[in-house]
Amino acid sequence: MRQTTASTCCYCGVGCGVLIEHDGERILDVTGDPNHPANFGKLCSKGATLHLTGDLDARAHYPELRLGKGLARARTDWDSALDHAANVFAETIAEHGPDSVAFYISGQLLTEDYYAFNKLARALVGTNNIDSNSRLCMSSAVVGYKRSLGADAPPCSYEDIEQSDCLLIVGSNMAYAHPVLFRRLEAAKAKRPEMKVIVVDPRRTDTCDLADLHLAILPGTDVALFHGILHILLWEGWIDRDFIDAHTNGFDELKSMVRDYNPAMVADLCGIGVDELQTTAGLIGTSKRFLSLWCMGVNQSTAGSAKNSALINLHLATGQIGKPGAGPFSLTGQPNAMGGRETGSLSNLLPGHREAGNASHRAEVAEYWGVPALPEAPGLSAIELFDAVRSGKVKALWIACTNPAQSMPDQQKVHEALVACPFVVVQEAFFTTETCRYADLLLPAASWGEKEGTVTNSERRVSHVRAAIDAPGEARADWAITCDFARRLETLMRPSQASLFAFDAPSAIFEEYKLLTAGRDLDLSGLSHELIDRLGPQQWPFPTGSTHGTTRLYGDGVFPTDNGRARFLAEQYQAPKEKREARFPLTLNTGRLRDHWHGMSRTGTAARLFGHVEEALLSMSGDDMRRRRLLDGQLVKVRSRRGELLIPVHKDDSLRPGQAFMPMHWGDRFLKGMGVNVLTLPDFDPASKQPELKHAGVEVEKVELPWQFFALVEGGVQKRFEKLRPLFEGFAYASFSLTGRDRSALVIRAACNEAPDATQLAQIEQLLGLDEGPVVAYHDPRRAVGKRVRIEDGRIVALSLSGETAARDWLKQLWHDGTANQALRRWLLAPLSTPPGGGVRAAKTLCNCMNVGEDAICAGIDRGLDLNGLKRELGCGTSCGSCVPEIKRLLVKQPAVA
Ligand SMILES: Nc1nc2c(c(=O)[nH]1)N[C@H]1C(S)=C(S)[C@@H](COP(=O)(O)OP(=O)(O)OC[C@H]3O[C@@H](n4cnc5c(=O)[nH]c(N)nc54)[C@H](O)[C@@H]3O)O[C@H]1N2
Ligand SMILES: Nc1nc2c(c(=O)[nH]1)N[C@H]1C(S)=C(S)[C@@H](COP(=O)(O)OP(=O)(O)OC[C@H]3O[C@@H](n4cnc5c(=O)[nH]c(N)nc54)[C@H](O)[C@@H]3O)O[C@H]1N2
Ligand code: SF4
Ligand SMILES: [Mo]
Repeated sequence: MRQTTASTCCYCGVGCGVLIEHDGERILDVTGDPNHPANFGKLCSKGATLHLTGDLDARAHYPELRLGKGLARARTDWDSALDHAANVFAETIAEHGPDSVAFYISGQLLTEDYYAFNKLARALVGTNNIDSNSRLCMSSAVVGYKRSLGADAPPCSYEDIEQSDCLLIVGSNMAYAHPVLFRRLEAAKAKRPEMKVIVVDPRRTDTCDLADLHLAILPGTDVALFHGILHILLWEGWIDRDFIDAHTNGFDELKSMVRDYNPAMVADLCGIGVDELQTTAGLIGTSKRFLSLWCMGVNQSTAGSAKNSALINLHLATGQIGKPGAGPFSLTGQPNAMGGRETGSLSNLLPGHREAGNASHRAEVAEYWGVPALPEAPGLSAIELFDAVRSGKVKALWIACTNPAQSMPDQQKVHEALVACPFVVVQEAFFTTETCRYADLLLPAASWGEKEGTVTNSERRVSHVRAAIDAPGEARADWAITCDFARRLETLMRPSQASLFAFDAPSAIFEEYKLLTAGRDLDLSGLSHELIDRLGPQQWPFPTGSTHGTTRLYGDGVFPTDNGRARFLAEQYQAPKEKREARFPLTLNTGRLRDHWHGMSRTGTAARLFGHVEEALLSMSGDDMRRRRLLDGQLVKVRSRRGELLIPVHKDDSLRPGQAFMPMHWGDRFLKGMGVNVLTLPDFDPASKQPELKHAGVEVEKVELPWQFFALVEGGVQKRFEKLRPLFEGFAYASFSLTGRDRSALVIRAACNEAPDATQLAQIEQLLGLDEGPVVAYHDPRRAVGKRVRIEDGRIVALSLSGETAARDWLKQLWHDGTANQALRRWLLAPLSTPPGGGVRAAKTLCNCMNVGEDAICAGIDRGLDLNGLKRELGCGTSCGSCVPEIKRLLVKQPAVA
């Protein structure tokens, strides 16, 4: 029977409500929840395709244990798995002390999961070595808010986006990364075109399509820009002296510092025009309501905290905070990064926005938990933590819901750490991740649609996440795994005492946790799972007895600092760590694509989500490519001070010369090598300890790999991929993706210097189903060139090209078209491989929701359709709207004939 369960999307921090349609066993469809205040029924291309992701063949189904390094992991049961883990942890703690173990967790856990981990680490184990991937994501924003305003609390609401007159979007590509909010902004601007939007980003992203002004600043120069803006605001008298006097401290020091940031100097440093700087300051200074939105272009920097505070300075100086349509609004990345901050899941925090380094905070929490004391020694933050694992200081590491062997900078070192660590536990929903390879104990976790708890989105809104179906196999909810392990560890570490983890449901955890927030800035004590079910998702603070949440903070000008005043921070601009120099003349920027999520464990199971960008590419400006004599699509070697990677290059004029860009999604699974983060640097901001993931110095050079391979195979793609992937270790370059709209196929591209040995190739052909059966094959041993196609019921189901691959795109298109035509048969029997007519490029899917390819859209434009016509006839752009900016660009490039 078809049922509907209301829950939230498990991807980004917008926190959209979804309605999961299911039959109790399988999830059949997902639509936006019209009653959820974060999205009012809208979803983006990722949310709308959730039911197509999470192939069960990629899921971890039962616990697996490795009994010695070098041995394979074998299936085990939960009791043995958790007893073993408890024994190893207890022995390690007994022998080497509590700081010899550590927990590395995630902004994608639910609040209840987080709380259980925190209590486990601090109350039971007695270590502050618990950090999360939010260290790579939000920790500079946390520092910024705390230093400038007194508490880690974004003061705004999504509705402020509609009410603002001037929006400054800094280092956020919200068209890709927070699409439903971006749609909201688009709609607001369409209604009130006089609303001004300024985007500050070194790249011209899709987000810039909406901007009245795009400031393509040089990477990392944001602090100079903000100080330069303040300089002009002061000069022009566009500041709010009354607000400054009544509600802030520290303005004079800042004022004398920004005197040096004159427009000419700032424009030069930032690489923009003085007029652009003047216009920006004018818009900010004269608009009635000024709102700023920012994300990783600000936070992921060795000056991330300074960038955050310098931006907040602009709001304090103009009094643009605490009123509708105004304020500094940091967009959170992960769905529950906020919950992590609230429950204290960074090594330096404690539950309820407390500090691990504050003795009275420790005493409060220890008393509440009924333990004598909490650990004093500072805990390790992500980068320091993996260093300590590598050097042997940390001997047992528990990783949950994050994939550090893909997402941390300086991957070579992270992999070394994971190899060196005596005991690695990985609590994961998908067994396919790079980190799972290193797990001595793999614990299968329930995932989206299968687990229950709460999450807080970017606007402080707490939603109830509900389970629709059971988790596959023996997978269990994270809170349950953590508490079960904790109870076993208790029997070894504090026998015959009452359990600290006697929770029977997530709601019981929430009830305990919420009282730790009572009286704090984030007070959630009036909330419960049941109340959210009754009243809908609520914004904190929501103290006991409240009937509704809090839309906006600081309306009274009182800030949660010691004296109630906000603070101006005066910090000088500091350049990024790796400056451009002769050996590494390009700055590598990294970031998100529209349809992939991080390491792709989930989105990488859906062919449709690969349709937008199928393979990892390095983007460079036309100028930089010409200078290096590189052609579009050519393989290059990208080198940084830490590692190198082979990848095709792509001409992208949204980049200024001197800069390159690579998506952050590829690790070692879909691309051979260690992925983008083999290149990035581990240097971090001194206050937030957030690493500089967006500015690595690199150089790019051409590589010639004459022997090329291409294959495509449909059916059982996950299982095939698992078997095929290891066979490509010997290739210099290998890239994997999925393709298809209704059917899906695995696509492989690989290259090396000379032909691999025949038995290896034969093994690959066999796994592709190209060794026997209805296979047409042509082989030229002299040139080491071969082609094979398997045809069933008149359709191509598998194919390979070895030696050279000129027919690659043509064949892929034939597979998409579903025909094995005469031209194919003739081509198969001919010695040459060039396809008839020189070949075509396979069209990419532009609109994922409605499944419309770029080819169909271009054909529509040729027929004279405009945007509305395309929407009407093809349906593209009518659901989530993420593809509209790209369709608009096609319309400009290829104007419709009148
Ligand atoms: N599709 C998709 N959406 C996602 C995610 C995903 O994986 N896929 N992940 C989620 C998560 S966890 C996060 S944290 C957010 C991230 O969301 P965003 O931060 O919006 O995404 P990024 O692409 O990482 O980076 C944003 C922009 O910062 C720019 N930038 C680089 N250096 C600088 C600089 O020095 N100054 C300025 N001003 N800008 C700079 C980059 O060019 C890039 O366009 O996205 C969330 N949403
Ligand atoms: N170069 C570069 N690197 C970056 C960034 C960048 O911009 N550039 N961005 C950084 C940022 S902002 C972030 S947030 C990180 C993200 O980096 P990661 O945290 O490594 O990202 P994910 O791939 O989302 O990892 C989440 C893992 O949890 C698993 N999972 C999903 N659901 C569940 C569940 O319910 N329970 C459990 N136990 N597991 C589950 C998924 O399969 C996945 O493997 O990457 C960082 N790394
Ligand atoms: S904007 Fe998209 S990815 Fe983010 S929560 Fe909403 S549907 Fe999910
Ligand atoms: Mo993030």
